[in-house]
Amino acid sequence: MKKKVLASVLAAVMIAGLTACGGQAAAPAPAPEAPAAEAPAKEEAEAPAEEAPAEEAPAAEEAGGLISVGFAQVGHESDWRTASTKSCQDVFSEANGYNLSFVDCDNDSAAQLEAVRSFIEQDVDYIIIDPIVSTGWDTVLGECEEAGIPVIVIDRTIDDSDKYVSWVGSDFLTEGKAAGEWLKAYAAKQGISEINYLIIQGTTGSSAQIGRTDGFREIAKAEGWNELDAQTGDFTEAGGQEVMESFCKSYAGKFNVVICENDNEAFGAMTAMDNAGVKYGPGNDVILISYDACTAGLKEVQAGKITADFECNPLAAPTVEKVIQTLQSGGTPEAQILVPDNWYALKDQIVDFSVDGNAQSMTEVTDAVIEAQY
Ligand code: GZL
Repeated sequence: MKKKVLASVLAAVMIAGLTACGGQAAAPAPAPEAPAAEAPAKEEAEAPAEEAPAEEAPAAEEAGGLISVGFAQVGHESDWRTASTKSCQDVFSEANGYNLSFVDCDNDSAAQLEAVRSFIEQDVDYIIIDPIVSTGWDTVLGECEEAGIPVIVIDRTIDDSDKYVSWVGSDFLTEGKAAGEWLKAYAAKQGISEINYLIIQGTTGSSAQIGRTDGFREIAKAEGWNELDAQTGDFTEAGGQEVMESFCKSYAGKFNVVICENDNEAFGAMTAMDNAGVKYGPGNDVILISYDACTAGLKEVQAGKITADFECNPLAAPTVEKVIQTLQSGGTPEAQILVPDNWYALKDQIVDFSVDGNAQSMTEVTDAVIEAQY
């Protein structure tokens, strides 16, 4: 019980902190510059800032040695998701002192709310949520607060409530802007004066879809590019193929850029373009841009299919564990913790560009880079 009281006090402190910075996860600073050329090691974000630990014994000693964690995961829709799930299951293992209750919510928001309520029933010590969509959260987060269970949000953001301790994830708006600014610089280098683009969006209403779409469109609008269409592929390969098949029929010969909001959609779009006889990749008619930069995605970059891939790092679990350990020792973790992202292309597709005035570096895709990827 002592831990729960301590946790509620901390949660209240964090709410004050979050409210002070405008509640929802405000746009974090632009993604840090990535080292050019060499294989970037997969880094964890900086350890959350800690205040002096309080006197209380860590809860683990009270709960028979294991800290119970409930994790409501989006689903199993992509390679990115598989890596995210594995990262959490590896970190929150019994060997590491945790009892993980994992629920794959299969992209179903109602199931995700139900999973969180089941964790409250189980009276877990902590709840981790990767929110399928960014709204509809305040009521259930209020129930977590009532129960004295701290909530940590990872990856996607919750935009209609601040009743959680920390958010650990990537800057989706910067990812979208980076794709747009890269295309601007690459088109100039290639002497491409007209951009007619199509977007295969992620799950509608997810902060990843909203950020990537808004970020890219900001550059597209400033450059006067022509958006022919945007439809959701729901972050799946089947969705990407279905949408691209429709695009190939509706816009045959009219488009020269396709943006897929994750690699699995890009794999599906590639199948559809192959079947329609559309040539894509460096030196071909269509520039194919993707997000996530999972291992399979980087292999398609190396194969000359995906022209540029904008990473979203799925390995948040080690940082989440630091947040939990900070809470366990009575400290106060940061409200927002960014995990680093890199931008990838083959050598000839690497160009200099900036995002919001911050110079960006790109990482050349090599065997070593692919080997080191998630
Ligand atoms: C982004 C994450 C997205 C990935 C997709 O942080 O939520 O969901 O980009 C995944 O691959 O399905």
